[in-house]
Amino acid sequence: MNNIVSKFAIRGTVNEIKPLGEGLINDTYKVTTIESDAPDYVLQRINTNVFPDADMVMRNIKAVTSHIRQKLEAKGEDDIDRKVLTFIPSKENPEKLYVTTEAPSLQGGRGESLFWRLMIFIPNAITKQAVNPESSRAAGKAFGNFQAMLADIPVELGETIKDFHNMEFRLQQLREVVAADPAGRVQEPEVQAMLQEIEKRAEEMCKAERMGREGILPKRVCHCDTKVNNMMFDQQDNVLCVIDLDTVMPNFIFSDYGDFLRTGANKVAEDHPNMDEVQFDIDIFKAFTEGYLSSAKSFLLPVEIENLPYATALFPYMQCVRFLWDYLSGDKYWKVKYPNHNFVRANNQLHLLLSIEAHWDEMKDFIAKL
Ligand code: GN1
Ligand code: MG
Repeated sequence: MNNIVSKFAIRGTVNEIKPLGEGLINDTYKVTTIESDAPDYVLQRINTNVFPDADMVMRNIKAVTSHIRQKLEAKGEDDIDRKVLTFIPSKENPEKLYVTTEAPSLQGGRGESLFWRLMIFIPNAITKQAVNPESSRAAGKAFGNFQAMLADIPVELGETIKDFHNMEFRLQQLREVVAADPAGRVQEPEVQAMLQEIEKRAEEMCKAERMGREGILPKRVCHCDTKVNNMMFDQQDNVLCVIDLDTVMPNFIFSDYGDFLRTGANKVAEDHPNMDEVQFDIDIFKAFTEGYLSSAKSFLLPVEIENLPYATALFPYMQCVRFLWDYLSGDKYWKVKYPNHNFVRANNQLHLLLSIEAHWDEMKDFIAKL
């Protein structure tokens, strides 16, 4: 570990390196330094099974963080190192914000390449797992602000996971696995019933891709993983910055708006097994929407604002399709704790969708009044 850290252009002398946090995708460590005037750091190994092009991930992150830093400097903000992540360049190539090492190979010969990055640890900051209306409003404002700051980024970002939130692609993936039925689960009656619910809405749910092709719906730089725990707060509950930037890429703004509500406005967890308790929390919806529009309305087009209720429905629908796809594939993508865990997740998302549909007019009226 020391050897890896020494490949970065850090300030200070390493004191110790310890595992940090509970992230499921990347391995994370905290690096403390001896000197009181040198920062501590966070060391992370990028998971190349999920993000095959680590170089693209880090080029995106470099463009995004340097653009946000410029915006904060231009506004005369203080404490900028806590308001945007700072990645440390490699000593060997200062243009690069990562270094590589070789994994030990069991068979002898060359091992696979491991990709590492190092960022400044933000002191006295906290993350949250759940939201109340207050923190949803703050989250909405922060994600809207994040998109607003990136609206004029001068470079085109790469797509770090291809077709990640493309509904047509996700339906095609599902239909292919239904045809092949590798796990022998397609004929289960509950699966058949769910497939009917999905197909009934398929055409409508692919509206974003159609509007994109017609040229009336733009792609903008989005975060694409807008859960509340991807945001740092200070001790006074002010949002400091948005973290976990691996999925930052061009997308319809519906991604950030819809995926936050999918997680934040479900009254229970996404794998809660009692479907009667899966309900859409309209108060969280209202607070988040107010926060989001307060910072994003400067750049949003009418077509984007009008379709926010559609975005709210789209993400539970898409996640239902993705979980069902994984269930029918034999549980290859998400870890499962019991045999039909992925089916329960898919069913939970379908019930969230039903609850959202029941709030359709209320959502539309609320947005129209804002
Ligand atoms: C994955 O690992 P996590 O929780 O950040 C997935 C999201 C899904 C989510 C559902 C790269 O996110 O798209 O919404 O699971 N991320 C990837 O729990 O597939
Ligand atoms: Mg994450």
